[in-house]
Amino acid sequence: MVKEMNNKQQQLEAFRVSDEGQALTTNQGLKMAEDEHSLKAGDRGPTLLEDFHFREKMTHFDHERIPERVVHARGSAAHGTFETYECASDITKAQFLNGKGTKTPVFVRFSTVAGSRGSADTVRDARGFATKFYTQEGNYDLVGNNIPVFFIQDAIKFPDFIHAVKPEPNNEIPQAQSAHDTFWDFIANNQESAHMVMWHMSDRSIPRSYRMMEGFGVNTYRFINKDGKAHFVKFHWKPLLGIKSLVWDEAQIIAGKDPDFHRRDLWEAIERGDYPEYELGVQLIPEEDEFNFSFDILDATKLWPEEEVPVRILGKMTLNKNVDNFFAETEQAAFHVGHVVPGIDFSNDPLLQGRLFSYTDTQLIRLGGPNFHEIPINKPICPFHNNQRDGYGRQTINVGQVSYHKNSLANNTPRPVPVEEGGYAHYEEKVDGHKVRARSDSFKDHFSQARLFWLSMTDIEKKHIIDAFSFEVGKVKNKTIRRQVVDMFAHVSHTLATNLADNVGLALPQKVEVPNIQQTSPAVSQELNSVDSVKTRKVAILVSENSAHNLDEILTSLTKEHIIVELISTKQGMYQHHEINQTFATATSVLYDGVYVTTPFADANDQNKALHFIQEAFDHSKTIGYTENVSYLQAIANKNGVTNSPESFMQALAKHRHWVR
Ligand code: HDD
Repeated sequence: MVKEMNNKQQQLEAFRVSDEGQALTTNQGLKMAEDEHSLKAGDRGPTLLEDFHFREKMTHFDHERIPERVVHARGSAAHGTFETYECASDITKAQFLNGKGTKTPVFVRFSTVAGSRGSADTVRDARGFATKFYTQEGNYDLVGNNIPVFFIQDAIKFPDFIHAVKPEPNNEIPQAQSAHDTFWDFIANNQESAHMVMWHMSDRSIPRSYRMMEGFGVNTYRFINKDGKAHFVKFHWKPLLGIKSLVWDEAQIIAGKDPDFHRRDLWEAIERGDYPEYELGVQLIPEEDEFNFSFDILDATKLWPEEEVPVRILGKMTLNKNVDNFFAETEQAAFHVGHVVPGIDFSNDPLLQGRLFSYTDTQLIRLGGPNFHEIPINKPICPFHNNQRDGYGRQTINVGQVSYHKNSLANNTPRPVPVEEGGYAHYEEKVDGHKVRARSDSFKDHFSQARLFWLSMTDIEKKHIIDAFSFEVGKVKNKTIRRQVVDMFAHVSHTLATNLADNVGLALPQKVEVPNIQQTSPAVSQELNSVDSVKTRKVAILVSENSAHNLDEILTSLTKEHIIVELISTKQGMYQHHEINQTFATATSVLYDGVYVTTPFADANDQNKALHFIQEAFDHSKTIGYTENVSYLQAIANKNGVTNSPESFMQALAKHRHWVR
């Protein structure tokens, strides 16, 4: 399939190089006759300093690594296009959101937060969801997460929070985990984190796939339309495949069996042509309604309940191209919440205000200087001109005498552009106050929305939250911290705190007053908003020489519905003219959404392997299908999500998990 190249792809084309079939040269273009041996004084003698080829090759290698991102180091990215469903000019003058069917190239990087670059994908963590829109008015970056709130309210606490969640500084343990003393010590002593911790302990922190998670801008921004009318705005990405999660035991096993699970899933889906899709939505609050809510709309630990402030869907993003080079594109991509376009501005959210400093600052150390906007992946597709010059790695050759403003020699160019002609001007908000290091009283309610989240969960979601807390706090060695955590979450739910205390061996908490709210927000529950679909779900089919004659029929039924099928057996090779993709040694049930058993395994050893595979899938509440001749599955035949025809299997698979068995 020949894909249409969008403007960004055309621009990148100029930088793409294929080395295949070419002569080997030095970086100066000198063809080299030999690349196996360094230049020596005698074939057993020392290497000579004049060996420029060895020196260049080794020096370049020695300098290959750059600092990883201080947070969100582990990630994976793809190219795509965003297209509007409708014209949003009534709320913003941002051109990429104006007009129906307006298309804008995008680059999206998904990430975990705490782990280093080589850590596993399926750890319990928030996921980053950063989108760069290459608009005709400049790059716009929407740098969000898959959870709509954050741990802290003021950016000055970010270094403290990150120090607490990262591996502990004395022994650098544990990697990519919040289940340790310093994280929970921070939580217990910084209670503004309560709401985010509830999300972090929920299934949201272990997504099934980057393709099946939401994205949120988290901070409150401003939209301004061409008449100057402003709305406060929160951004949402909604995946068309629905929101799905792993179960915790499964996530931990995958971290060993396939640490690249999410990266691989994204890559393979795009290679297959199953392009991930997300709708972009916004919640809007008119400026005049700023104080009409029970929470402060500038507080990043609060969400705006979707039932109160509905999400207006503006368009759809489709990711349809993998990167050509991970380092050049994914690793060098530099996002910044301050990359905005006319029609989008900031609020006084103190978390956002601090972010506005940090992102460019961090690129300076990570990418080695101020010219990172010239790296192909970061380069705008519209022209850019100013009087900034020089610095490490400068690519642009700015011709002419003038590099200052104002001037006569270049007719006072490059010239500022009036607002009416598309120039950016900050929203003229009136600000008046004392210079203080303080936080508004309206930021001091830390438990109401944590409780709202808890009350909005279904029973199984609540159980998963209790289990996650019990795991995490159970890993905390310091008993005082455990106690503090239990007492803190007693302010959210007595049931949660009591169960937690019981599980981690503490006396039950005193009954304390919980926020007096009955309100729920069904929109935050994954289970209540389930999209039942089998599309692109992965199924293991267990086969052998004895497989049922209808293997072809099963395969056709499943693949027709766009299910990804892999055949698994005791050995690789061909069975019934089908190639076996995996064996019990190379695959495990945790890598699949469901298992279909087409065969009894005669050998007892093989049967044990098959039974382990099936049992593990069963324990993770997955769908299991079998053909009638597999007698040992009769024992679980009447359980939920265990079926014996391709049709019923697919219906059950669409449900994702079967919690009650
Ligand atoms: Fe941040 C990276 C998301 C708070 C400072 N952040 C980073 C990335 C994402 C987020 C998705 C990875 C971008 C990429 O893929 O390259 N960060 C968030 C969200 C936040 C948030 C949703 C809460 C609303 N971040 C936050 C604060 C600060 C930072 C409060 C500091 C004041 N974030 C950074 C950073 C990073 C970063 C240190 C590291 C790498 C980078 O910027 O490019 O500047």
